[in-house]
Amino acid sequence: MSENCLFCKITKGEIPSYKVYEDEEVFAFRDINPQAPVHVLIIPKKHIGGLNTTSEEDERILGNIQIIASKIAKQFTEMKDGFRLVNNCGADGGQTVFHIHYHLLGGRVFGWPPG
Ligand code: IU
Repeated sequence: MSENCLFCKITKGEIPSYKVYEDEEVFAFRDINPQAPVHVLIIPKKHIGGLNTTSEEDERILGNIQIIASKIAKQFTEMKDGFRLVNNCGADGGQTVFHIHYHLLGGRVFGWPPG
């Protein structure tokens, strides 16, 4: 838990969210400003600032998030034909909240390359 971290507070229920998944280590909730018909943020409960500040001890939990993303996607018919899983890292990557999170987006066709 990092004192003033918004996402740490969300995992603890101190700030309300629309939860879609929770286990001992991972929490997922609807993004407040959705960029697709389904937009879920998947985060570890452990405070990790970003993908550029991870260590080897985070290997299992970060790998597990991909499996959880796949399970969550199966809950939404909007994602039956596919989805996108995104991590924005650092200022150039477009990261604005510095508790690592993965965007699970679905329900529309996405373009490439990203903007
Ligand atoms: P980013 O990858 O760091 O840019 O994504 C941060 C996301 O967190 C962004 O999509 C916001 O809409 C989202 N978010 C949220 O869901 N709830 C909040 O209270 C805040 C940001 I602040």
